Amino acid sequence: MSTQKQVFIAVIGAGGVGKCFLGQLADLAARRPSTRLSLCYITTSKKAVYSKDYSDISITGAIDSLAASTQTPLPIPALVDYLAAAPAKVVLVDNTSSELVADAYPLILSRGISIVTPNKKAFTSSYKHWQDIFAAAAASGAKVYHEASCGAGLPVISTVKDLVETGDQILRVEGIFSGTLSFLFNSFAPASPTGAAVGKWSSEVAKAKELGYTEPDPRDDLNGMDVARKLTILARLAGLPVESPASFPVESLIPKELESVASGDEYLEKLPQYDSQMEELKAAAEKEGKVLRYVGSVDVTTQSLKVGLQSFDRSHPFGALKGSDNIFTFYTKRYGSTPLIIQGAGAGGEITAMGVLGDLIKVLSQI
Ligand code: NHO
Repeated sequence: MSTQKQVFIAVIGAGGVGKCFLGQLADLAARRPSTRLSLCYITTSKKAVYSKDYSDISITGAIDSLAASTQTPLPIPALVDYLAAAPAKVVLVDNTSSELVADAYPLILSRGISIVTPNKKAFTSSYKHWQDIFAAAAASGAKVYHEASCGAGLPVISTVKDLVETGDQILRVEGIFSGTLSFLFNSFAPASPTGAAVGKWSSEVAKAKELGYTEPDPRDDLNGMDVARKLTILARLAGLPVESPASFPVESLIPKELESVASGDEYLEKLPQYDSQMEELKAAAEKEGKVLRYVGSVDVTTQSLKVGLQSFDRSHPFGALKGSDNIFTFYTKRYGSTPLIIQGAGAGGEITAMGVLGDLIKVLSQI
């Protein structure tokens, strides 16, 4: 008699991360005969694939099936009813950055459906929503994991949880949490000559966009909110009831005059007029033998959080960072004066999807 366990997987979002996730899921399904991973629902914002009898959707053919589909996504309440009625446990994979989906996490979890996601939205809206999510999961036994919401595949969230759950006390966390801003400052203000010509700030921003490092509108990276969201998550896990990413100082790198221009293209076109602002800051740091970096930090003892520019010695781990790497530094009671440091690539489809798949594997062993 077969002892194969069946788990239904519902995937919302099939963009950059979602496509990589499906590739890795197909590979996992082939390597894990003890669990039948049945993809029963997949959707983008426009199209969906599912059937009333929960028949398996081919994981490797899912993107083609979506393209050919005439089905539209189920509204969230109908989706929750559909998944809650599945004849085995269900894990929902939210590969969107949708607030609509994030707002429904307490409902989804309360119906016994587990969630794994790189979406930061649910964990960075009000503190009450954060509490509702974990209360709903605790009540129903459903699991919720979001490793890739900070540092893509780097083991950041799991490390913070381990520190806290084993009774250590996190005193301070600081680091460079944005792959995009890491890349920008490592190119604009390199710690040592890289061989590449260093351009003006505006041309480095344009280059980062060309290379696909920024959001379609680079202002979404340069306003600091992505870093503020990650800092909010880390601070909450460390025990601070942070109300929202808007409740502490965040230094935007967008010149005031360009905050409200209509498009990202117009912003890039006008940015050269403001290059002197960033050049002056860079020169002031250089005068002290330092380099500029965009840093997030939380002091748990004084309950203070901030996000913005700071200058560092070239030999400092933040100064010497390369490429689009992230670095997370944890000062804790146990680690004393030598912090625990996690460093490595912190953005990109495959490594973000890896964080999501790692979470799914954890859930599979718990449900
Ligand atoms: P895309 O490519 O825009 O895809 C989104 C998909 O969701 C599309 O298929 C869209 O149709 C679907 N969708 C949107 N709303 C929907 C709805 N209401 N219902 C159904 N479907 C809907 O986005 P990505 O790049 O694939 O990102 C997906 C999620 O992963 C986002 O929450 C994003 O924040 C998160 N994420 C991405 C990355 C990355 O590298 N791409 C990272 C972390 C998390 O580690 C990365 C990171 O932090 C990058 C950061 N910018 C940095 O450090 O610089």
